[in-house]
Amino acid sequence: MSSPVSYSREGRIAIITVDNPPVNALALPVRAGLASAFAQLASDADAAGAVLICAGRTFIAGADITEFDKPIEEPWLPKVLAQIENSNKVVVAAIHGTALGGGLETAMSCHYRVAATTAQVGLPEVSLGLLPGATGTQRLPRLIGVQAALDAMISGRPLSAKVAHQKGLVDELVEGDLKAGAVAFAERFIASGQTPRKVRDIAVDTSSLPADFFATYRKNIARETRGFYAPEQIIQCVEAAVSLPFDEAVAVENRLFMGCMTSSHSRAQRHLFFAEREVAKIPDVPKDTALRPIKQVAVVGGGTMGGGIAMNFANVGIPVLLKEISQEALDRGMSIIRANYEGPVKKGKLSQEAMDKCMSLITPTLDYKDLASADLVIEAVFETMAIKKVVFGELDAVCKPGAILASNTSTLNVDEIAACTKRPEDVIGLHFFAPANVMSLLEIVRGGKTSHEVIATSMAMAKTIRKMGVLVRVCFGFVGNRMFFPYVREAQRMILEGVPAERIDRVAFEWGMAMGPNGVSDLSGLDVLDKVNKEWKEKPADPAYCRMIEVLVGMGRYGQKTGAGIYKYEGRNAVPDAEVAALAKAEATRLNVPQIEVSDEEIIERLLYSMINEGALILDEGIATRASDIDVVFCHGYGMPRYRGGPMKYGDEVGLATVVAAMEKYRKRYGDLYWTPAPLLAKLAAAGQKFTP
Ligand code: 3H9
Repeated sequence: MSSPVSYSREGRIAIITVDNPPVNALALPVRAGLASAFAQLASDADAAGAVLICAGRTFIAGADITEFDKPIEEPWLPKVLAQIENSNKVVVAAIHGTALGGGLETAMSCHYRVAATTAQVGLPEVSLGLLPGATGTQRLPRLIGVQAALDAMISGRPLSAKVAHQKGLVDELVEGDLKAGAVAFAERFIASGQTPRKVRDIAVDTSSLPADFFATYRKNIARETRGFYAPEQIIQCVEAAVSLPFDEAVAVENRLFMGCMTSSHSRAQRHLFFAEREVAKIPDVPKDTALRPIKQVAVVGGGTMGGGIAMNFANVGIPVLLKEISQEALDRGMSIIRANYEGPVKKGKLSQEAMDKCMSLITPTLDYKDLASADLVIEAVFETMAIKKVVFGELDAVCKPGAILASNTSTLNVDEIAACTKRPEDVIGLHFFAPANVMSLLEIVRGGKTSHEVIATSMAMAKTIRKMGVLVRVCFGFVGNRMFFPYVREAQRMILEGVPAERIDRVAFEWGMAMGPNGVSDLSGLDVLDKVNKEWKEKPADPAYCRMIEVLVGMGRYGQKTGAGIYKYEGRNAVPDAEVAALAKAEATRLNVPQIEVSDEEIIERLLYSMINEGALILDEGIATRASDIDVVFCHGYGMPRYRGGPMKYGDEVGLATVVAAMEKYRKRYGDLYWTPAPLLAKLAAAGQKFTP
């Protein structure tokens, strides 16, 4: 098999080219190829220097992530990079596309770096639960300083070539032919008679670091990195860079990298990396399915949801019509949108000019006829089937042939909505998550008759508006809400059993959820949850089911919006309410629900395993395409931490047999209704298998 790394010469400059599509990842053959190419450079008497360049769309985009689940195979990257750096002939990296992770580490082991002006460089390992483990934590602080290096590695955000040049990470920007620019750089260097500079020999500049620099840094990032393992490991590597000689600090980096690589966090985050790419692949919809152009969008309903949806399109330059039934509602809708834009403008995150441009793209209207030119119409009215049917009847009458008619329903039957039009093949569910202009998830609900074109266009549209589109099929609550219901159900049941609501939330928060189930219920609105329960035809025949929601709604306690729900609110601060605990006790007595001791472990098991079991049913029924799609839904739409990888991945990590054993324990206590393992879960557990192999 030919090597993905080739060696040639232009005059006295060796050209070492990596060609390993799609992103030139540093898989074993690339590492071996680099080792042998640099050995050839050393022995090539006619070569005075070298350019390391890549074929295809990008410079090396990092280590091959698929290899981290397998035993390490030599030559391991740090060894290859030491070989490159130790070359006594000058080596120049020529960067285009994205030099990421091990790719940038490779470039930093070269003596100099030139880059195309469009290139980007970065160390995004943290997003995979890793640290830059091929000397990146040691070289970056030497090149751009401790603070800037930490910022780059903790955020994982890439730098543009221009910024990298300003910071000294890139030595020269090349406007035209990159290879020619790199060769010219190498020639000039050789002509200067200097000795190649090794990054390892540059001293880390600590002159401007205050004594408490690392302690302050830790404090400053504590909130955004809560629960994640890798950020602290990265800081420790940089502390080593500051205090130890290069080789000793590299040994620290190597040890901490191994700790990250074998952590459940990194497994979960790597799982999501691939899940987020897999989710775009729809088995029965061919890749080359024709897409319909989306140049004009309309949103019906200018409430908080409709307004948020409209903003997504305006943000990417697509004009949107916002339809309401009265001038008053329309004015209110437009003013909410304006306020949503003004927030970031005040904070300096958005320019006034950009805001004005977005606002100018949103046109209010009261007339359905104006929607005739829209390519995509998204209905975002009240969550009641009768109202939705009226709206779709109107849309069917006015919209042009080929327009996509979408509903933002969060639970209702898309097929039933489609059936009231003469074009069910053009109807689809587009379930945005609140706040719609912020949350990255978009559940795309295909009806029984939705055409491939409409599905493919909706998936592409999600990408255009920078959402994570997940295709699901019709069932009550689709994937996200259907799995969220058992989670709320268990939280509710525990409140009846005498577990304080705040304790349930604290345990869920410490497990990693952005917010516990009771806080979320109050935020979403108990009235909304109650209404959903009432509309649910197959609601469990259990008088205790979400009973406290019913009781509280009956008292006008709808949650945050009324200042009281499961909690009392002081501003937005949730305060535990003894009245709710007393009410729960009284209800429990009435319903014969015993008061029990529940451990923290049981809280997690009941919240998570009930969800995982529902996920298995969803897979059995073909509602979701794959388990990893479900994980994407929960990490993008429900505040599940990426280091858990989603509910199904969590089940895989715990072990499905363990999940089933716990379910059997609860089945004995509560009966079959909620705790009978789904056939798929039982089958996988018995076979010692996982949802995602
Ligand atoms: C690292 O480097 C550790 C070191 O510090 C230490 C080592 C000792 N490996 O995203 P796309 C696949 S950790 C394997 O759709 P784009 C991807 O799955 C690594 N596969 O393209 C997809 O496959 P498929 C640090 C990879 O143009 C295909 O390539 N580096 C890798 O939208 C196309 O990917 C990173 O974290 C990989 N490293 O974006 C960078 N990368 O077609 C990770 C991609 O079968 N990569 N694939 O679905 C990226 O951020 C983006 O892929 C990139 C291109 C921006 C490069």
